[in-house]
Amino acid sequence: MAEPTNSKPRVLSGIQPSGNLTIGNYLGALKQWVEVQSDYDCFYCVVDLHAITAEQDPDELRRKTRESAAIYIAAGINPEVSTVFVQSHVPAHSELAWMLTCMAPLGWLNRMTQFKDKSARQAQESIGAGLLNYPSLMAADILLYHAELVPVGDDQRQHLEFTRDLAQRFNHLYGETFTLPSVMTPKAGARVMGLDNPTAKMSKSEESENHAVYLLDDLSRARKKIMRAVTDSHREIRFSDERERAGVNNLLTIYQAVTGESRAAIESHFAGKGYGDLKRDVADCVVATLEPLQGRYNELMNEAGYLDSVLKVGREKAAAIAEDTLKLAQERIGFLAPS
Ligand code: ATP
Ligand code: LTN
Repeated sequence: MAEPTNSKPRVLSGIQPSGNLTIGNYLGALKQWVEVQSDYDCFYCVVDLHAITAEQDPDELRRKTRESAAIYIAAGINPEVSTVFVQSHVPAHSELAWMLTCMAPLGWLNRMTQFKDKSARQAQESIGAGLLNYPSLMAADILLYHAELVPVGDDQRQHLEFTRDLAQRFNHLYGETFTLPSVMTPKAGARVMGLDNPTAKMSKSEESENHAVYLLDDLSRARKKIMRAVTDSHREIRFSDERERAGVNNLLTIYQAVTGESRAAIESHFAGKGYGDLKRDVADCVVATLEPLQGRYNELMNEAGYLDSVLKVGREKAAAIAEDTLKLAQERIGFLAPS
């Protein structure tokens, strides 16, 4: 039996170690993870099984997996309070994912925006089946821990709906097994846009130089990228849904997400100022967030054995819970228990 870690409701979330983590990952996901950790029993995983839905260099993947876990902690996740682990260290994720894949209707999978976007960028013939089945694996991650809340960015809302639908389908076919999770997105920063192209989501796998600020960017480089962000030819600094004004809106949103100030207070702060002032203030507040994060990151990467011991404890805690849920699902579906 799994040890009851604590009686608080559970949270689970993850980020793919598919590149360098961006301020989009921080504002959309990590910042919320930190905020909920004292009220929930939190499980935060580095989703390496998801990362291989795109081609990864093996050494680089191993490096990014450790780096991501270290960033979680540097961003404020306390491994004494929350469970930090690597998805592939807990085989139950792959095992439940297969069972869920078998009951996931192709129609649902084909409708997923992330699949449509990512597959549109590749030749049809070469698209890996993992990209299509990605949401079933994500559902397994969440359902294994009976997570009630899943803090993510806006782009993951559809996958959460899918997870709920699939859980309901399983429960209906085989009896109450899984908890239906709710999505949690931040008020500001749920969809940070590219600095060089503010009509596209900031993404860690986009390669252009001034697209994203990475959490481990040299601070002067981070500042430069923000100073070079695409704006427009208007002058007024205010929040706006107009496509034309997406760049300024994005900078204001980053400012709002980092400082926590209200939109009205932010607009009055910038009243009468120019885009240069806006960029400088955004750069200042982003750099003030990155600096201590990078300090903690360097410290813990230099502490021999620390990260690996966190991931070992995390794996044990996660596996105990995941294996129990997997066993229940296997029994419900009719697998013969090994004697
Ligand atoms: P990739 O480009 O490799 O597909 P990504 O940068 O979109 O990755 P994910 O690993 O898919 O990042 O996402 C991890 C978490 O970060 C998710 O909760 C996702 O919603 C959130 N996130 C990613 N990009 C942004 C963004 N631009 N704004 C807000 N949240 C984001
Ligand atoms: N699909 C997510 C990453 C992810 C995840 C999860 C998020 C994998 N498993 C479980 C929350 C819960 C993404 O951001 N692309």
